[in-house]
Amino acid sequence: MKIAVLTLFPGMFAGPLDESIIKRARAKGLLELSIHNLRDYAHDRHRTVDDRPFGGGPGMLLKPEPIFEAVEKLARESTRVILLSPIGRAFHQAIARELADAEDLLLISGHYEGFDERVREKLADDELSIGDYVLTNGALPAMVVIDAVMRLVPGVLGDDESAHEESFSHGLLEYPQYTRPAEFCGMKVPEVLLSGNHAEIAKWRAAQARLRTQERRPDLL
Ligand code: 4FV
Repeated sequence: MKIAVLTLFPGMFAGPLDESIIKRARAKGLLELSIHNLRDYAHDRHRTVDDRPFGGGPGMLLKPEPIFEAVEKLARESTRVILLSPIGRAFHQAIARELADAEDLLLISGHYEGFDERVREKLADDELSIGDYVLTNGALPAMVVIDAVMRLVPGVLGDDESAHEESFSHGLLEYPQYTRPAEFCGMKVPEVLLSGNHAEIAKWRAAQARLRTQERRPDLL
């Protein structure tokens, strides 16, 4: 998987994508990640990437020219160009699975009050929001998408890290889980999990997943 990110804050990507599973995926060549500074595509003396909105209003907007030039350079026919912004479609596990089958992605992080509309009209194949709240810039949303997508790419998660039996993998929240000790501060692990009866355990887990989803996320049902 080839993922390129266009951002005003390349430095924010150092760290979260240099650890653990994503670090290993990059080392194994399962992820070719490149971070590009939008300012490198602004050629005036002040390397201007933003300007005031026509018609007035608060804040600044990302200008079209640097973004168009960057996409021209960084994207090819197969590249899926994705804007990160609060007005995008809600990012969720099924979209992560969809993107995990893609060849290469170009994630464009928003900043200021957002993008000149012509970026959205002409360049975006998709637009994603990671949640109904407003962040200072689109760097964290880009990292969230990269993390959620890459762990679904075959070979990224080791055997002991499974993407199969987890929340949203079957549209339900995950069932309660326990590990040793079987009793802690008087709190016992449910007997069925100690029974070794896998049919009973599977039945209990399915029932718990439904119950928990009903209680916490009836919208998923
Ligand atoms: C966001 C979100 C988000 C809005 C103003 C960056 C900020 C600034 N992106 N999901 N929620 N972006 O809040 O994706 O442009």
